[in-house]
Amino acid sequence: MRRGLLNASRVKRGGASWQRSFALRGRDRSDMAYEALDFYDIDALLTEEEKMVRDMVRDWVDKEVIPNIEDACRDGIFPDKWRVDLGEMGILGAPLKGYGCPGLSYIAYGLICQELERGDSGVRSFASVQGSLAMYPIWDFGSEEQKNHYLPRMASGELIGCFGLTEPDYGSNPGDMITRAEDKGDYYLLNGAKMWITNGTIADLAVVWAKLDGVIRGFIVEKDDPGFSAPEMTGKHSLKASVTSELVFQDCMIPKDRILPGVKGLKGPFSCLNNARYGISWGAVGAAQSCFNSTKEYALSRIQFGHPIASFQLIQNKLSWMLREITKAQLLAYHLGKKKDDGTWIPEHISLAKMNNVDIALEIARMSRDIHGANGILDEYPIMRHMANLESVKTYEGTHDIHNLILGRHITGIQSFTREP
Ligand code: TGC
Ligand code: FAD
Repeated sequence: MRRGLLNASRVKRGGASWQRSFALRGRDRSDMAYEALDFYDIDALLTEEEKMVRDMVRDWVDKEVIPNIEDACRDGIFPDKWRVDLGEMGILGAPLKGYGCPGLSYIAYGLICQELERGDSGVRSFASVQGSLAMYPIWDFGSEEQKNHYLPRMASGELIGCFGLTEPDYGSNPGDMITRAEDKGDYYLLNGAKMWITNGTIADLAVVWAKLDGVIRGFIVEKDDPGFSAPEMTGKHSLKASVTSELVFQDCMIPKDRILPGVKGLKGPFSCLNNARYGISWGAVGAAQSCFNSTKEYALSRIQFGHPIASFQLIQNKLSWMLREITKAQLLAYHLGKKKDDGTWIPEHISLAKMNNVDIALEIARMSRDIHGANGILDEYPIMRHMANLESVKTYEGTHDIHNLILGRHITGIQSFTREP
């Protein structure tokens, strides 16, 4: 058995760059009602390129995601049009350079995540997984052949990727994973299962982490590989417009050229998580901005006791808290983005931003629901959807408390994940 990499003849060279798609979409934004909360004028710190990319994605979210997201959630689907659009906009794998990738700044990548998650966390999830968790490991740890083969078509959205690290019995501690690869001479044999895998069922390829001779290695599994299946998980009350799946490997045969040669050990998957967690720190700001805007508008128009509820001190206190926390979260994300761009970051910086920004976004969503009263439970408003989504975002990419413990280890020098010293 040796079918090797996906058919190279399907590669489209010179796919759409974000500049070209921006030009095609035009500059007329006069019909846009959305006014982003930007109390400290972060806008003034952005380059023209960063603002243009942000505006392009903002425009797309307003026109494509917001009018259709409730239907997508009701149907439990990630619309294929969104995959095509994201590919055409040229923003998948945003900060990666070469191999048909956009090569944008980390600030631009953050802004993209912010706008996508303002629409829905599931849309940001799709882009995070594609760019940071599937394209990045191939870009950083793949062979030249693998990079040339997969990356251009992943950047254009033609191929969808997923990332298999979590297992049914190993979530926060992936180091104990049981999925195994065996070297069978002219192929690898994979056995085991992954769970909670975003994009799994719709993916053309999966970057799967498994132990080979006791050492964690990355493998590229293609959807038609014998012994591989990716059944969809159902019954979610959160991220309903995102596809979540199991990955099952039963004597799954992988050609030898599909191992990622450039990394061994947990730092492989964790390096990918650095970028995805960074994107979430911006994405959470987008979800919080969406809740804030809806709440401000609602509070100004809802009359109780003969006055707009926005005139009551308790409501103003809550709005003021939201403004304060969103502004702090924006500054955190922006400064971290600068550190990503100049290479002075450490993983603990990312843990702090992911943990803080998701935490305040979730609290803002809960507070927004309260201020919307009974209306807050309706799908006419984005609030409950963001709230339910953010419950997942708090758990994936390292739970809130795992990031607390990463920071605790940084402060004290003592790791407290296990009971052993
Ligand atoms: P530990 O001893 O800390 O580290 C093992 C090796 O990994 C290296 N490392 C890192 N390298 C790069 N970046 C990082 N952030 C790294 N963190 C650790 C470390 O230097 C070491 O390398 P070496 O060469 O010395 O071996 O490992 P541990 O087993 O004690 O892990 C500790 C802990 C709890 C922090 C870690 O396991 C953890 O982060 N757990 C959380 C698991 C997690 O985040 N899973 C995410 C799954 S993917 C997902 O959720 C996608 S959702 C996507 C979406 O839909 O948006
Ligand atoms: P557990 O690890 O069982 O944790 C349960 C609770 O115990 C948490 O509160 C946790 O903080 C706490 N806990 C655990 N260990 C400790 C400790 N040492 N000290 C104190 N508290 C502790 N994974 C992928 O690989 N790829 C994906 O694409 C992906 N997508 C996902 C999409 C969704 C919608 C969701 C919900 C999850 C996804 N995940 C994915 C899995 C996600 O990364 C895991 O759910 C997460 O890492 C937590 O693992 P767990 O759910 O097994 O919780």
